[in-house]
Amino acid sequence: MEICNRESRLYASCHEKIHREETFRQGKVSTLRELIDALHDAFKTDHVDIDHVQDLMASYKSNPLEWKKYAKFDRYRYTRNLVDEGNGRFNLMVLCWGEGHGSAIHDHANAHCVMKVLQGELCETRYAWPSVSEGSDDTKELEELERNTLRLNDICYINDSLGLHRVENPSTMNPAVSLHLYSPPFETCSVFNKQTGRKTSCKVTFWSKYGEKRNREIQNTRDPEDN
Ligand code: 2CO
Ligand code: FE2
Repeated sequence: MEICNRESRLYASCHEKIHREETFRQGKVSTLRELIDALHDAFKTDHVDIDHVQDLMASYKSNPLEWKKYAKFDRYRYTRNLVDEGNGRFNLMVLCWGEGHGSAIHDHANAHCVMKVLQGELCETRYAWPSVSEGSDDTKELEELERNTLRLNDICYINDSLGLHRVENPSTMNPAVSLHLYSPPFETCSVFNKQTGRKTSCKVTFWSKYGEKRNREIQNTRDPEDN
């Protein structure tokens, strides 16, 4: 146990720690390191207050110096770069979207998804779950529910009960970067064909982990462009 009193040499660091924890509880962080620490704190019990997690993600203001080591782009499609494994409770990652890059229409494998724009702009299009039942031969185009433009520092939240989405960088001039939190972490999700509503399972992969690029072989096993 740490004992804090004014005479103690621990006082300064202890005081700082209490101040930091108080700021986290109020949902305010000012650096990426503080955000990660505050997220660990938010996920330390089995009960997750997802509004608090969103407040934390919203309060972080993008500082490229802090996240650029994770921002590794691919020429052909968007990349997923792992930042932190959240003690197995969440994954935090930086996604890099080259000009015109976009995801397939997908679900989130029963996870919470909180995303935040760190650079550029992204367009999110939401769809309803397919209305035709699985296994039937019927096909029906997916119903579009809404379109949202996400600007610098904006956050957005989705889970499977809110539907499916596609995210894209509509710019032909500027790349985009975003920070994503998924809880619980997942390795596969479903992708959907817009015209038929049919779904297929898709493994999700990391282009880099902790700022280190993975070897070429792993990178080459990725599926071709899917947007
Ligand atoms: N869910 C997609 C992915 O993890 C990115 S779109 O934002 O949730 O690859
Ligand atoms: Fe998504």
